[in-house]
Amino acid sequence: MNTTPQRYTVTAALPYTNGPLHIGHLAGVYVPADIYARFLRMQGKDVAFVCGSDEHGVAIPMKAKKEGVTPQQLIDKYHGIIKQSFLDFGISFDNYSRTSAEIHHKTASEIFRKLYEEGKFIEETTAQLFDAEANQFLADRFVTGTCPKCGNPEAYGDQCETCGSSLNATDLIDPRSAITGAVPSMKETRHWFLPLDQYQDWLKEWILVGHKRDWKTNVYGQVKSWIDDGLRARAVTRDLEWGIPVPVEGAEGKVLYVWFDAPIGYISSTKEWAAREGKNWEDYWKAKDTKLVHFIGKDNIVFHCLIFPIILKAEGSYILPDNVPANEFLNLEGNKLSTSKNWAVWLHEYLVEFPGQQDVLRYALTANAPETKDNDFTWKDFQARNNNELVAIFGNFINRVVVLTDKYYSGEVPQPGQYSDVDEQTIVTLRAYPSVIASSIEKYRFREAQGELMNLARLGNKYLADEEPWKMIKTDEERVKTVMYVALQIAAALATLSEPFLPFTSAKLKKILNMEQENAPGDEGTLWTEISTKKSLLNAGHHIGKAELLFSKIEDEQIQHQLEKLEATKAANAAENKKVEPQKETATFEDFTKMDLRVGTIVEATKMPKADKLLVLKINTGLDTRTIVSGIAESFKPEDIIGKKVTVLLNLAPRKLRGVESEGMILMTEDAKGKLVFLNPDVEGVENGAVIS
Ligand code: B3M
Ligand code: ZN
Repeated sequence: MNTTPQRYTVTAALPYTNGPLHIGHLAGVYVPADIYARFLRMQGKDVAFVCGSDEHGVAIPMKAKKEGVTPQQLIDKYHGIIKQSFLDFGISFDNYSRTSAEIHHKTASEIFRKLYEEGKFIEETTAQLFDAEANQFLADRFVTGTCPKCGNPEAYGDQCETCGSSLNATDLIDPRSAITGAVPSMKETRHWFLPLDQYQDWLKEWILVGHKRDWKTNVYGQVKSWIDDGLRARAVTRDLEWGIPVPVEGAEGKVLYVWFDAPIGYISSTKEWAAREGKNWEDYWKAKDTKLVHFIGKDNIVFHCLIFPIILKAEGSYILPDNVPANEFLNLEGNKLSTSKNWAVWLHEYLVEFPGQQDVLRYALTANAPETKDNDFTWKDFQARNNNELVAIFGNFINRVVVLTDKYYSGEVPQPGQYSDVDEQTIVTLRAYPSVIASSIEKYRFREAQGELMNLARLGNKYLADEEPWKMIKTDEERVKTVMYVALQIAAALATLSEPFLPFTSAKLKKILNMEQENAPGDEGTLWTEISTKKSLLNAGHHIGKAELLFSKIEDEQIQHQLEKLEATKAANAAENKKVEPQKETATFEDFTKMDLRVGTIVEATKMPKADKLLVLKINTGLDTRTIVSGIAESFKPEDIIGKKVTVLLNLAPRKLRGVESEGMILMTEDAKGKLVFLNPDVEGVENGAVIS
């Protein structure tokens, strides 16, 4: 029995239309998804590769306000830029839709209504955070505060991006309105909740038991820790104007939570595509033998592994994801990518500045893909990948083969003679590559797969370097025919096997080699498998075309220009940071005297396990030695601060961070580069416990 699926639904996270795409999006989601989809099509599989713009959620009206446009104008602008740059970059979506489309509003509303009618939601009036000044309930990105799990002071109302925890807005410590900066009050409002806890046992069975072996460890680990922590009900509606209206009576002024509707966007996009192509969308979402795979970044794991599957399960007629190969994050030149800080390489800019070089970026991003841990993109590495690998290995091999074939045989593939042992061995090795590369791709190890592709180019290069046809042509013309024939077979294999990774190069190379283009789905063998089975990929007598450079060298000046652009961004951000904050509201003398500020000394410092930002400090305050948890781990190493004199707010109400009770606060400020520094009362004769007044 053939158990490998024939039909695949491959989804890539829907980008928010609040900014253009950058390399972090590409490396994390779209390049791997595209490699996978292209690979599947080459296997003759029936594939729906869908995506679209995510146009709801709080991020949209907030950004629109900042740009001084309406939400509709904002989404139209970025939807246009994003869609075009995907196309120009060669991301081969079968459909790119948008969540403002009518079909999507209809699909999301229908699913909501079905769950509502079947009593799958809990309807509840609860007190929620409210910004009286803006006359607005605060949820998701409208509110920031300290994450109760890891202490990140900039967690959002639905999620902490530092530790990945999914939060309810009321979980935040010291919440602040992102609209006005005000401390929110509480106000009652009615919402519909998805009782995640009711699905806990089912999730345990489905993921923790069922997918223990085939899900990536970073994904599995996150899911396991949430399930182990225990799941709680989550509101799937919001008090907002922007979004899909809640389709039930008595819900005026409320819309669906963006993370309720956005994943349903995959379904709407499939419907749109199927209608256009004359297919049945349900085959791709309801047929048990269809394999559903979600490509996402790590900050989306909770939504794709818990919430969306619960929605699908509650609805009852849908298939569930077979895998969710989420990636970690990509950094840029050592710093976190950031849209708001303009710390990014923007795709639409790259396409203009490096015309015709899509594959170089695809290659560099895959070679450095953050598959198992966060990784760093540097322009120097980008240049080296191009110059030392694509140009020097892949391009050099192809160029030699094509130029020599042209020179010796006027472009005609020669008739080979008897194979030597080396020829035999080379052909045997060549024939193993399709399955070697395929098995890495099937395990979602794209970096390894692309490495193998380059090994095939290396094999070709070494073969020519060892056989030296350019020397032998003077002594043994017959032997050269065999060598060139073998080299041409390797070139043909590269043309096919490179397609998922380097589609532009593959097309160019197929043209140069004058190769048959596509094979239709359902063909007996595929071009991919034929590399292992067919006697000859380019027959003797076949005419190839003229040489054309596949890759060109990237010069130091180009890299320098990119580095200067980043330097300018850094300088602009530093200037922005220097802006002195306005004075706060007046504090009375009483307010001030309430605060017990003292001099203390750090006597112990350790890292808080699993929290990148937190240190657990023991402070000698003169009165006692107490524990204070401080968010300074990114600025200081524990061993460097022992013995430091610091300013401590002693009587701050104690609170628990990651289970550790923190009794007080260390006063800090930032230097010009944004690094934290202590307010250091290290003056001779000042003892621990001295009062600061
Ligand atoms: N719009 C992308 C993000 O979190 C988010 C993905 C939706 S996938 C259904 O940046
Ligand atoms: Zn956190």
